[in-house]
Amino acid sequence: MKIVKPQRMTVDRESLAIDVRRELDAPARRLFGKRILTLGGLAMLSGCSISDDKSVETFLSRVSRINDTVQGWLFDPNHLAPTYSEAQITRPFPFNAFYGEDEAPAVDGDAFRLKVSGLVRNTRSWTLAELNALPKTEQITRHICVEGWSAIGRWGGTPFSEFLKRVGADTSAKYVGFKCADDYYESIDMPTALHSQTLLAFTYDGQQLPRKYGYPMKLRMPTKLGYKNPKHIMEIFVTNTFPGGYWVDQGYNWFGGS
Ligand SMILES: Nc1nc2c(c(=O)[nH]1)N[C@H]1C(S)=C(S)[C@@H](COP(=O)(O)O)O[C@H]1N2
Ligand SMILES: [Mo]
Repeated sequence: MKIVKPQRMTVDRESLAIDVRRELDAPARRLFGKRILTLGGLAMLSGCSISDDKSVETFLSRVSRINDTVQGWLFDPNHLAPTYSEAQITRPFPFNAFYGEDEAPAVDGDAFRLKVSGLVRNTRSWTLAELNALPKTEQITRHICVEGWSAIGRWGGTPFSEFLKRVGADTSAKYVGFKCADDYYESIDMPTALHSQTLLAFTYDGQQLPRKYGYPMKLRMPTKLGYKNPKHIMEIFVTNTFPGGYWVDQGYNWFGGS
């Protein structure tokens, strides 16, 4: 963001308005309409002053949280993301992480135990064999990365709602959080966790999920942007305390709908 700083700190309102527009996605902008979208109106809504560099940062992150709320309101649990045919699969499917492909964590499947914690009735850990015995489904959907690429892939696994049922998750809780074998972590809203296309995925293109795509499991959500889909999941927890996420804590929008 460009902020002009003469003797006295003043905010460059034009570039701030551009940042705000970027922070509020199109549906949120439509919902709020033109009037409330003045910077002053949003400042009031977020309870922020926008007089200097630091308060502008707070302001933008509050605008992002307002956007999360609006995306949550607009999320339709019955709306399905598009699905595709075998022939439309992108080959090879791209790899992406905050490190290079050969640095992807090598998880030992035999020793692996999925931890389950927080607001669930049953916190016992799961072996891969137990997870693989869960009901299975497959889908071919588009993965959209904010870095400017998208690709169609085929993931198989168990509906995440089914897993949440088995562990006795409190589905009135706000968030489901994920801890990964690398330093990645993510969290999602409960309505998305329960969405029928949200999969706890163990396979890619009919094969055991390869190391680079998140072995032993990833969460696959075609209704969310790529960075919301955690790979190499080691622990799943249910909570009412906002858990944030690896990129979210660096300024990405949390809801991250696609
Ligand atoms: N554990 C973990 N999960 C992650 C990431 C990561 O770095 N570590 N990157 C995210 C991002 S930004 C993208 S685009 C996708 C990439 O998944 P892919 O390698 O299957 O294409 O994984 C997401 N999940
Ligand atoms: Mo991404």
